[in-house]
Amino acid sequence: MSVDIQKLAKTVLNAQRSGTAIPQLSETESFTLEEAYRVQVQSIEYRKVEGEHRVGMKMGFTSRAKMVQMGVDDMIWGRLTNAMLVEDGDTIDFSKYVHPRVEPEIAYLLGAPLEGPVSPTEAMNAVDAIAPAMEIIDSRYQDFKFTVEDVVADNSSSSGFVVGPWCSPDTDVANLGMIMEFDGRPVQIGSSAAILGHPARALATASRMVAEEGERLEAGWIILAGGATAAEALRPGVSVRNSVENLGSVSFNVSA
Ligand code: OOG
Ligand code: MG
Repeated sequence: MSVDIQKLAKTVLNAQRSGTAIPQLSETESFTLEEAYRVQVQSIEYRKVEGEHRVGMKMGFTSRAKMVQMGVDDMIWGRLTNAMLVEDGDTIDFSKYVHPRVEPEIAYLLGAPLEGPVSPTEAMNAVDAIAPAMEIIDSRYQDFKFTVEDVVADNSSSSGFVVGPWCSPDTDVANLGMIMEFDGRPVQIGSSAAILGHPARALATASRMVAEEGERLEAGWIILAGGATAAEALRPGVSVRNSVENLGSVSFNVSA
């Protein structure tokens, strides 16, 4: 029997909308990675019907630290909409999430589209600006546990993202120190080099991976390169900051 894509999309979307954890889809349904991406597309289609629009894409599992933390060995990606954008310095409402975590990232703003396999240099030539960023991930699955198919169906845990000051695209991002702090205390320290050895590779990979789904990266989109360190669980009342060498810092607060 073929899998009901619409039903699975509604299941993950309802979990996101209500901020309640659900069992992994793979416990009761058998579906392929390809079908998982179709569930993801369908969930975004439902969000578009509700008025949201695409503003970019995020890469997942581009660092060893993230792969080890989650026990997944394959890179994945997710779709970003305008509703996921958290303004730099804003406060998010903790009660709206299931069990949110945050990870330090780098964001690219594309000035030109990217289509299919490209080299990291070609990818960087399409970049208009680079910013320090953070991603708020919030798996809709109980205990934040999933198979690769589950997490892809759940839009790769996409929940929110915060982008700091846009910097020159000529900034060398190969090996920038990153410090993520909770209330001024470092909780994760890393380097942009942890992202596939060089975060430009994440952008090139993003272009290749969306092409497998018949998409291209559009001018004006924001692309998240993936967490450089393991993610940290958020808690009510905390102030979060990610400072990236040469790029500056980005912050947000969590409601009490
Ligand atoms: C999946 C999303 C991974 C990243 O930056 O590696 C990701 C998860 O860890 O829940 O966003
Ligand atoms: Mg991420």
